[in-house]
Amino acid sequence: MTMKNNGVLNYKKYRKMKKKKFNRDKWYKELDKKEMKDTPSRPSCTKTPCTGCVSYGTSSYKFSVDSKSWADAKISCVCLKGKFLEAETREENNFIKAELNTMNTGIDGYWLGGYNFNKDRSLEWISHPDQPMTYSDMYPGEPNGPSSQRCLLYWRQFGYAWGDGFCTAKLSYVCEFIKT
Ligand SMILES: [Ca+2]
Ligand SMILES: [Ca+2]
Repeated sequence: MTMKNNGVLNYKKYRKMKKKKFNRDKWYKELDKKEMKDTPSRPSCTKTPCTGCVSYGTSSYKFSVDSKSWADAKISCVCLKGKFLEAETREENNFIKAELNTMNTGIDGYWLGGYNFNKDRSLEWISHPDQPMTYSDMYPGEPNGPSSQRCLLYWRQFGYAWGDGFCTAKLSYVCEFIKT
């Protein structure tokens, strides 16, 4: 059995193959391999103070000034000892959205930690690839690229509502840090 489907790792097949021995870390490693193919540059992992972070609830958030592919953005957040933003509630998402509108950077879009794992009509949070999102802020008509646009973004033209986008696009991104 092959894990590849048109060159793309198929989550369902992979999971079926592994059955009870499904290993999420390994799945991510395989996913990274695929996502990293077009973006071989791995950033150096240096922990830096969270400068310019904004605080909300039990988290603080960093809006990047640099632009990266979705996969590189994910790695950057981990490098900074944070995680790729998963805006799981309306309150959290509205806060981030308001910040983006206030900052008004002119940047086209900001990546966050959602991905279309099974190429269907919905995206999942990377922490919960097998669960549907309980909250969504998809712009009308989005997501519209189940197999070609698998990565979640805040899009300026949508008033920073969500859309699915081409994962290799170089965009800014949002990292989340849990306060300790
Ligand atoms: Ca999906
Ligand atoms: Ca789209």
